[in-house]
Amino acid sequence: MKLVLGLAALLTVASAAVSRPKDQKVSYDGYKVFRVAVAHEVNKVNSIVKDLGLSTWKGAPRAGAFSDIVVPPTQVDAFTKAIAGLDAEVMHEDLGASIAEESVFQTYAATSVNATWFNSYHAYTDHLQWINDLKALHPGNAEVVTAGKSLNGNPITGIHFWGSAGKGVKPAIVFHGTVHAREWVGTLTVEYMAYNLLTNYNSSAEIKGFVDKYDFYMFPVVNPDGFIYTQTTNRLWRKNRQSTSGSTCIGHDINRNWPFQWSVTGGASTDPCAEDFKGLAQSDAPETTALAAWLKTVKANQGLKLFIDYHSYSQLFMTPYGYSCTAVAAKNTELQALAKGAVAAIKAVHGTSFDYGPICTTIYKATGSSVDYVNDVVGADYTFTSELRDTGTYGFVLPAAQILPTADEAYAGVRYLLLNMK
Ligand code: 0X9
Ligand code: ZN
Repeated sequence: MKLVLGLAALLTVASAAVSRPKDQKVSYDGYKVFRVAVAHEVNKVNSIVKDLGLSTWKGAPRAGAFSDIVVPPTQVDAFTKAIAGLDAEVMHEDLGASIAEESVFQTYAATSVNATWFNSYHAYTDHLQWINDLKALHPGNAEVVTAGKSLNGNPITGIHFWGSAGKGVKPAIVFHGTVHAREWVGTLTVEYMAYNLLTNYNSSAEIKGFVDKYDFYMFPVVNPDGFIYTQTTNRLWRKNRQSTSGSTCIGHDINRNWPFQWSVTGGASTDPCAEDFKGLAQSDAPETTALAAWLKTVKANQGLKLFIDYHSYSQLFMTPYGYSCTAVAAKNTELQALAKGAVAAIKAVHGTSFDYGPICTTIYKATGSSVDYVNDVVGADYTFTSELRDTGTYGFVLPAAQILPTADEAYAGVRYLLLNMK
C-alpha cells in the first residue's frame, strides 16, 4: 500500500486523531465504502483519493484492479461527482451500521467449546479463554504456548497439539492469523483448524493420521495489540501499536518488517503514517522479532513442514515471493501444484473461487512479509499465505454468518496439503 493521503488531508487526519479523547471509539457512522473498477483511469482515481484524503482497503488504486475506497459522510457527494463515468458500486451503505451488526458477540461461557463459537466474532479475552478451554478438553495432547510478547506486553498466544508419538517429536506445522488486526475472519479460521483437528482426532482416522504425523502450532492472533485496538478504538486498524520517533503516527506493519530482503524498495512504505509502513529498521517491531526467533527455534528442534499466514480479503492462495516478481522460489513448481490443488479443494466445499500464484505477481509487490522470511531464512518445506473471503462485497467487515463457511473451506485447502505434501 502506498501513501494515499495528501499533505492537507494528512494533517486533518492527524489532528482529528490527537483531539479525540483517548478511549473513544472511532465512529464510521454514515461512512460508505465504494468499489471502483480501475482500468486505465489509475491516475484519476489516485488523485481523487489523494485530493479528498480518503483511505483505501487494498492499497493504492492499480490499473486493472478494483479499488475499495472508504468515504466519510462529508465527502460522499464530492466523491460521487468525481467518479462519475467510472464503474462503481457501494460495498457498505453505512459502514458504521455494518460494523455494529458484525460486532454483536455471543457471550462465551467457559464450557462451550463447540461449533457455535464460529457463529460470531469474539472479544480478545474470550479468544484467550477459548484457547485455554480447548486445551483443557485435550489434556493429554495439547498445551497453550506463547511465541513471545507484543510491544504492549501481550503474550502472542497459540495452541500446540500432537499425536501418538508425544510432543515435540514430529515436524511442525505453524499457522498465523490476524497479523493485520482488522482481518477478523483469520482469527476464527486458525481457531477452526485447531478445533477441527483436535475434536475429531478420535473419530476420524484421517485426522488422527494428520495429528500423529505432525505437531500443530496454531496462533490465531499474532498481533494482539492491534487486535485489541480494533475492539476498543478503531475497527479498521491494521498495524501494531508502535510509535516512531519523528512522527505522531502509530504502527508498524508487521507484514513488511520481517528481516529478509527488507531493504528492497517499492514493496512497502517508508512513511510512518502509511498502512504498510515497513518500520525504521528490519525487525524493529517486537512482534516480528519474537515470531522470527520462535519459528527458528521450532525449526531447529523438530523441523518445519508447513507455514501458512492467514489474511483477508481477496480469496487468494499464495506462495513466495513478495519482494520480487522475478525471483522464483526453489520449490516453485511443487508449491504451485499444491496451491492449485488446495484452491480446487476449497472450491469443492461451497463453490468459492480462489486464485493462486506467487505474491508479487498475484497481488502486489510486498517486502518484509512473513512468507519470504519463513521460506528462505527459517526454511520451511512449504510456505503459503492465504487471503480469505470475500472478494469485496463486504471486505474486512465480513458478516458473521460467513465465518464457518470461510473456515471449513480453508480447512479443505489445508487437508489437500496434508494429503499431498511430500
Ligand atoms: O498487504 C499484505 O500484507 C497482504 N494483503 S492484506 O490486504 N491482507 O494486507 C498481501 C501480502 C502478501 N501476504 C503475505 N505475505 N502474508
Ligand atoms: Zn493482511
